[in-house]
Amino acid sequence: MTPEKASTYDAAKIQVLEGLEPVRKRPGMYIGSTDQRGLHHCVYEIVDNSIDEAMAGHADHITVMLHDDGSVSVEDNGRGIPVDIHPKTKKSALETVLTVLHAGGKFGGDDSGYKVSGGLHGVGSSVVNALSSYMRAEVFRDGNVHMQEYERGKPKADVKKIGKTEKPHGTLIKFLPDKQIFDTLTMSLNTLLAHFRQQAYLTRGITISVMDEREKRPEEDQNLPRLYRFHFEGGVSAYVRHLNQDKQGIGDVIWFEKEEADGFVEVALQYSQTFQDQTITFANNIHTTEGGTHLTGFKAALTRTINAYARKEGILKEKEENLTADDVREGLAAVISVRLKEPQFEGQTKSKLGNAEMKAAVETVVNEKLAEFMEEHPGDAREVVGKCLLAARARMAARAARDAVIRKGALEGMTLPGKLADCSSKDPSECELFIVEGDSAGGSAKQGRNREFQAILPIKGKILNVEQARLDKMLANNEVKSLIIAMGVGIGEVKDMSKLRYDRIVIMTDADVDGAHIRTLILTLYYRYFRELIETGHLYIAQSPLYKISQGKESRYAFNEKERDAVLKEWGVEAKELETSEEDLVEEEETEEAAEETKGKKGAKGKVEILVPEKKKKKVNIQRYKGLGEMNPEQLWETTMDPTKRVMLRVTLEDAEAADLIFTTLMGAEVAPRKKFIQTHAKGVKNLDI
Ligand code: 0RA
Repeated sequence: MTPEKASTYDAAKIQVLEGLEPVRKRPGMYIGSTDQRGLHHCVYEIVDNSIDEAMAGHADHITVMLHDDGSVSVEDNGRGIPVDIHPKTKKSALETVLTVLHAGGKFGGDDSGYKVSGGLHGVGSSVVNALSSYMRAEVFRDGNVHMQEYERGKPKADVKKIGKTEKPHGTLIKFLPDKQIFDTLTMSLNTLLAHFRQQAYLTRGITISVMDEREKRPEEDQNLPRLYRFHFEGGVSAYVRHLNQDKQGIGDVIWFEKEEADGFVEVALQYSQTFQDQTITFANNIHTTEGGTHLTGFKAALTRTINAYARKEGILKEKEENLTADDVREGLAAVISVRLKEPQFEGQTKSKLGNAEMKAAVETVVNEKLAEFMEEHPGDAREVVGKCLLAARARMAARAARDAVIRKGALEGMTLPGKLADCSSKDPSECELFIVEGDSAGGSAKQGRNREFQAILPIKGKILNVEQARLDKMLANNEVKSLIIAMGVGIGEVKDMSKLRYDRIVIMTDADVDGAHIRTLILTLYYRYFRELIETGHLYIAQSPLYKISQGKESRYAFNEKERDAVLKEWGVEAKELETSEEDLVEEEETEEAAEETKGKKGAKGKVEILVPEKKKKKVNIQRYKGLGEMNPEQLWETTMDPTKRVMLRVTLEDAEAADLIFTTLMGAEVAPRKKFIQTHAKGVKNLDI
C-alpha cells in the first residue's frame, strides 16, 4: 500500500466514499495475512498510534491487556484522540480516525513529528476496526469520558459523553478481532512481548505494560508470567547492552544521534569478543529486516572511519590491506534507528528501506560522530581496531585453511555418509531427512519410516559446538560433515541451496534436557551456516509424545500435560494439578535478569494426582516416555513420523535476534549464564524463540 496524501481534497473524498468495505474484502492487502501474524499486526497497529503520541512528547505510558475472549485493550496517557466535529466529514474526529481509511494521525494539525507509516504498520486504526467484530474507544479529556462503539467498523451510535474521570487525558481502545476474518484469535504473548520490548527500546523513557488476563493461553506462553513492564531509560544504548548482555564487551556502548535535513539518525554500537555481526535496523520504529539504505550508509561509514583511524595511528601499516566491511562487523552489536517523513519500504517482505537520501544521512552522521568518539576515547578505539585486525587475520587464515580442506576434497565426490539410511525417491520435493539423536532411536526410526521418501541420519552424541568454531574446523567434524553431505548443498563459497536433497529437514531428539541441548546445537549450526533453510521454511522439529495413556485395549498419545489431562477427562478420570503458581510482575529495566528468575520459578510443574471415580474402576495406565529410544518402530512411526498424524514445529526466524541471544547464552564462552539458562528453561527449550 502506498501512503496517500489525505491533505488533498480529492483523496479525502475518495477515502470517505470507499469506507472500510475493501478492508474486509481483502484483509491481506492491509494487514499482510489473516493468520496469527495478521492478528498480532492489529495489536501493533493500535499500539503504534499510542507510540506516535509518546514520540510527539505527549504520552509516556501504554498499557496493553489481553482478555480472555480474544479482545485486546490498549490505553495511553496521551492527549486523547480529539472528539470535536471535523469540518470535512461533519463527524467527530474520533469517529473519522476509526472509520475512514488512512485518516489515522492526520488530525490536530500538528503532525510535524515522524509518524509510523508505510510497510504494514501505519495502515490506520480504522483497518483494525473494520476487522473487529467489536471495538470500543474511550477518550479522556478535560475530566470527561467520551465513548463510541463499533461493529465491524460501523459506529453503533454517535460519540457520547458517558461520565467523569480522574484521568487527566488519554485514549483507550478495546477491540475484538473478527472470527469471520481471522483463522485464530489466539495471540502469542511471547511474540507480542518481543515486539513491545523492541518498541520500548526504540522510544526511550516510555513504559509499556503488558497484562495477559487470558485463562487459556497457547502452549508456548504457559511458562511465562502474566505481567510485564518495559522501560528503558537508555533507549537504543540499552538495546545494544541487552544484545551483548552475556558477551564480553569491548569498551562501553557508543551512542550518538543527530537530526539531518533528510531525517533523524540514532545509532548505538558495541563490539564484543564474538564472531557474529548483529546489526539491527529500524526506520520509523519498523524493524527493517532486509536492511536498506540506512544500513548501507552505516557499513560504509564504519569501514571508512575505522580504516582511517587505524592508518592515522599507524596500527595498520602502509603495506597492509584495508580492513573489509566484514572485518569491521565481526563481533559488532549495533542498533540503527532512523526517522524520516516519507519512508519507502521495498523488498520481498516490504522490510527494506529504499530512501536513497538516508544512505548519505546515516553515513555523514556515523563518519562524524564515530571519528569524534575514537578521538576522544583512544583506549576503546585501539581495542576496537585490534579486534577488527584479528578478524582480518582470522579471515585470511580461515580462507587458506578452507581452501586447503576443499582442495583435499573433503566435500567433493559427495559420497553419501555410510550411516545415512537414504530414501528411494530422488525427487527432493517429497523427501524428508530426519536427524535422529542416538543409535537406538536411529534404529527404530530406520525400521519405522516410510523408505520411499524418509531418510534417517543418526547423529552421535554432542555434535561440534559451532558457536565458537570457524568454518575450517567445522568441516573437519564428522557429524557435521555427514549432515552437510547428506543435505547436498555444500558450505561456504560452494554452497548451493538449489541442490538441497530434501524438502523437509526434521530434527528429532528426546524430550529431555540432553535432547534439548543436542537440538539447540543442531539449530545453531543451521542458524549460523544455513539460515536460508530456516528462512525458506525447510527446517522442522519433530514432536514426540511425552505420554501414552492406555485403558484396556485403547491407547492414546499426549504431547504435554494439558493433552494428557484432556484424555483423562474424556475417559472420566480426573487429573488435578496440585501446585498453583504465583503471578509475579516482571519488570524489565535495563536487564532481563528478573524475568529469567521468575520464569525459572514457574518452570517447575506440580505433581499430578489421578482420581478414579468409583463406578469406572478400569485401570488407566500412564506411560511417560523418557526418550525416543523407548518407542518401538511402529510407535515412532505412528506418533512422530507419519505425515498424516504427526505434529511438527516449523522453525522460523520470527525473532532472529532473540534466537541469537539464546544461542549465545547456550553456546557462548561464558559459562554462568548458560548454566542458568539450562536450569530455568530445561522444560521449555523446545519453544526456542526462533
Ligand atoms: C492527533 C491530535 C491529538 C491527539 C492525537 C492525534 C492522538 C491520537 C492517538 C491515537 C492513540 N492515542 C492517541 N492519542 C492522541 C490531540 C490534538 C490536541 O488535543 O490538540
